[in-house]
Amino acid sequence: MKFFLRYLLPEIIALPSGTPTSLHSLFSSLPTDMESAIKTIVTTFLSSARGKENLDSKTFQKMVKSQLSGVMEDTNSSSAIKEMQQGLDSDSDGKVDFQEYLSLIGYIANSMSQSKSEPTANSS
Ligand SMILES: [Ca+2]
Repeated sequence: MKFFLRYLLPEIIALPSGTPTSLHSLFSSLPTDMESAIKTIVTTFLSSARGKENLDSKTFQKMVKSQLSGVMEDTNSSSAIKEMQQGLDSDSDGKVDFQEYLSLIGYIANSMSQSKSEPTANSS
C-alpha cells in the first residue's frame, strides 16, 4: 500500500528527490481514521481505474452504484449518473480523472457538512 504515496506525492507536493520522507513511514504504522478514509478514496479510484488514468463512463457508473448509493440519490439511474459525470468533466474528455473524482468527493463532503451544520428548519 505504500506505492501510491510515492506515486502521488511528487505531484501534490514537490519533495526534493532522494529525501527520506517521514510521510512515507506514516502508513507503516496503523493509520488513523482520517488516513484510512483518504486511503480508501485513493484506492477506490485506482482499483476502479484498473491501471488507467481515468474512469470511463461505464466504470464510473459502476463505481458510483457500488460505492455511493448510501449517500447519493438516483444512483440506480444511469442517466442521472451520466448527467453528474458530465458536470464533473471539467476537461470535457468524457472520462473522470482523479481531480474530477476528487471534485465529486468534495461535493459529497460539502453536502454532508451542510446537512449536519444546518438546523432543520421544519423541526422547531
Ligand atoms: Ca475529464
